[in-house]
Amino acid sequence: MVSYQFPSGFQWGAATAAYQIEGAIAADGRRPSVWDTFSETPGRVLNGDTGAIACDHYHCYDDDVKRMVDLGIRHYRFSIAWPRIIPEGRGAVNEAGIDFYRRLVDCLRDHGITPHATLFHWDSPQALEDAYGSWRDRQMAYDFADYVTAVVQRLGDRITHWMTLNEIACFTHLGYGVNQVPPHAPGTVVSQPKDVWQTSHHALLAHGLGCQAIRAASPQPCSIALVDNFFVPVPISETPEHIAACQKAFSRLHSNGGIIQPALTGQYSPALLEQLGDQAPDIQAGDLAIIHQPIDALGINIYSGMYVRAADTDQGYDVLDFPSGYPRMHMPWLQVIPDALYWSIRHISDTLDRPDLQLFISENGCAAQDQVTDQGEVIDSDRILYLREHLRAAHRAVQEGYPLTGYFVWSLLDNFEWAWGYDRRFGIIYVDYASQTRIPKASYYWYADCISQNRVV
Ligand code: IFM
Repeated sequence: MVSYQFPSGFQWGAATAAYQIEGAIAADGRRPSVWDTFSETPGRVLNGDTGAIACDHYHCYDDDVKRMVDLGIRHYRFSIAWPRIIPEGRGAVNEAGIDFYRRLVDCLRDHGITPHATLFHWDSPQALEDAYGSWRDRQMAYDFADYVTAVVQRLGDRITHWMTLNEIACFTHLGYGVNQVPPHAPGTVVSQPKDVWQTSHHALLAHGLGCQAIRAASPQPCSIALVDNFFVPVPISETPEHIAACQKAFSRLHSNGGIIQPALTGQYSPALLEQLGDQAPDIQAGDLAIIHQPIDALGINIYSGMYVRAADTDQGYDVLDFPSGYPRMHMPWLQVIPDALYWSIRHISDTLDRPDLQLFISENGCAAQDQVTDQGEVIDSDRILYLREHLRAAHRAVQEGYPLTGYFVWSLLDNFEWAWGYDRRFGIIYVDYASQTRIPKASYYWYADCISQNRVV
């Protein structure tokens, strides 16, 4: 029988993001982010929800840290809100905004929890959208680097694990759709695919300049990661021909060849550039070297994947549609493919030929239709099933020698799920938003057992 035991030192954690949990949008000098503006625009977010209060974590962080302690995690991933630190996006630093993160980080460290800070999780300052269209302009990358310098100079004495940007494709390709009302902020519709690719190119530059800024400002050795949610081709069956088909498909799937590939290899996929033709982004001399910074680790956000098989087509593979009855969690895109976690790791190590790069799962989790029982419990056995199978896939990767060092469940708390507002619950702790009561779900207790036994239970 397999015991699913992880090696000692495997990092068990939980993840959140600032706009999704903090609330307190006008506290201590914070100014609006594009998500404040977007969510306040009628019709953009389900039920008109906004992040104005969210989980009120800004005020309840010490209680939330106590729940982390009870859970047994030693690692916590959170994000820092740019509009708290530099409220106008560029210029003056708001020390009161820094102080919040100082308090949070000190509380974590006092309890033996290592802080892992993401510097950008989508909540860009509205002022920069107003000034120059945020990610549409190259200036955004330079302003991001200045913001990073301000944060790392002030918090680098107590934070050593940094992540630059979360999920570039989401805040660029979903945020700047061509001829469609996009579901992510800032809700800008652009006219050409080239404009969309230009936004992700600027975000890649921000990542590279951000890495340089962290290295320059950190007062101590630190670890720098990018966090991405690239598309994961999964072989319909694990035979050499289907595996080879997945490897061929990897660079051509959606934005993979233009985001994770340049970040990790220093080159856009030639096949993608050919396919884009005159819609490819403008790439200035020296950009690729900036983008391809040495990093210490890659954070992989993994929720689902896509099945691929070898085929006698020009490209040599088929991407398969899901049958209508395929198992899915409580989101339209959340088909359950636990093997995608294992294959996400293999694609970085093998397909992109980066076996040297340490990997961690920076997010994995699912929305479920949680209900509070008459006894006041939330029995989310469906989430446990989802998480258990993904952790087994993580264990397989570790067993086979792939450099997977940790796992952060998404999410610690139910939270503001972007365009879905509070309607979709991803937490292992239930949040009653009206009373701000927290109820640890069955998955919380199950995850606590995994952590205490260092294995999948
Ligand atoms: O809630 C999001 C998170 O902000 C980014 N990754 C995916 C999660 C679930 O949709």
